[in-house]
Amino acid sequence: MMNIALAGNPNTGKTSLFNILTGSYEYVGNWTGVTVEKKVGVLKSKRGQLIDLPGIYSLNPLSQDEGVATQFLLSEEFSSILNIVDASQLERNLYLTVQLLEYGKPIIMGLNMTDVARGRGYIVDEQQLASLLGIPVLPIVARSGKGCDELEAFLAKGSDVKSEPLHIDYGATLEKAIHELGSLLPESFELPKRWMALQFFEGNTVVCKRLEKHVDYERLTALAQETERAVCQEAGASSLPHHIRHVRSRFILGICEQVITRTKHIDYTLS
Ligand code: GDP
Ligand code: K
Ligand code: MG
Repeated sequence: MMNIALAGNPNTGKTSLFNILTGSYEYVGNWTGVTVEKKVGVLKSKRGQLIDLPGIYSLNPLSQDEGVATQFLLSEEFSSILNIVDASQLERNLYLTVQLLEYGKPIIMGLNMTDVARGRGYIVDEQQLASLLGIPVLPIVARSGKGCDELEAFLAKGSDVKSEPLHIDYGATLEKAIHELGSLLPESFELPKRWMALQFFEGNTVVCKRLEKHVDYERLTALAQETERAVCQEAGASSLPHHIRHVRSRFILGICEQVITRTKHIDYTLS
């Protein structure tokens, strides 16, 4: 049976969608080691299980909830990620999407809140978004159920979706450091090395702990410090995580400019 992880920002409609896509059966427990609820439901088609991850803005854990998602990516078996995205806040939501795309597992996007976006005078061109990201994008309104049958049918088919990791160019210095960190890891390392390196340089403590099992802590720290110094000097960033966020945000902005169309002018001074 397929294991599909449901991931997205808080309040994007994950629970609404979870309830629509899964039948009556539902397993609820806690994630290992933390008091964060873990919810697993079987798809109505019985073709797979949906695992509801805590809502997060970034994989870089600032809280226990955020650590759960990274821990999940590091240690659980799953076949694909259903990334639910709020179409009315596309730019902010795509930050997590990019981090998930960099991981390299198959991703299907449920583009939710398309009614809210429309009400605010925006249309997101889902076909263009799909083609720019290289993943299937299915528009839905989880509150009314619109588009959810199509999404369910798509998931039930288990169709092969692309799993090539997204490769953004972070500049020569960081790229070299990513490569160097990768070379310190064993050949047989079971997780995506580039993603691990990027998450480490961004300050993901869960990823750092995992890397420490394979690479000397002093070696890791020295590499991070050395890279940060060089990147700050060359790119004028204030820190390594800042540089990574900046490059990603630029990439996301480029996408938003191509997929968002304004349908009406909203005068916020009138109310
Ligand atoms: P979660 O925090 O990601 O689990 O999001 P929820 O499923 O709890 O939804 C948050 C709020 O958004 C709830 O009030 C939902 O009814 C509402 N909601 C979910 N999907 C949609 C949608 O597509 N359109 C609109 N207008 N509201 C939605
Ligand atoms: K909520
Ligand atoms: Mg929820």
